[in-house]
Amino acid sequence: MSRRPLLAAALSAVIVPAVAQAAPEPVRAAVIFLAADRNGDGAIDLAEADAFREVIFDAIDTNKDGRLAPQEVGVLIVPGKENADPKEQEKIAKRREELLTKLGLAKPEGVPKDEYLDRNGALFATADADKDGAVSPEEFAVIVEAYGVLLPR
Ligand SMILES: [Ca+2]
Ligand SMILES: [Ca+2]
Repeated sequence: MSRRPLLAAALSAVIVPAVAQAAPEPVRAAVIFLAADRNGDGAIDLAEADAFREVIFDAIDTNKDGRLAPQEVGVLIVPGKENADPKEQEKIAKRREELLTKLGLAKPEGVPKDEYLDRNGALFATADADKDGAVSPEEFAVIVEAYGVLLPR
């Protein structure tokens, strides 16, 4: 399954040039940073991070039930393969399970939006390595993977 429609939905919400979708990781991180930095002051503050996480959540919650189900996240972080044989299928499923567990999104019943957004404070504190209350482009580049899953590719 292609992830492009999801990606387009997420990125159009924050107005990121289409070129970012296929860009290499550092470029992608930079473009996403620009989108998250709504007031354009060169840093992401907590309010901007909260707003950004909400946009990402809404884009990934494809059935709009207010929860991120493992299925919704799984296809995004490890795409399926057309014509995969059972062995490959199993590998894909295992990799999804590992990543979902790592990200705290493996709950079969899904993660509700408020719980997901609640995690932002801790994530932000981790990202803000120099503790100045804002995430710089350099700090953002380091945690881009944690932020996450949640950056649609
Ligand atoms: Ca800002
Ligand atoms: Ca959902």
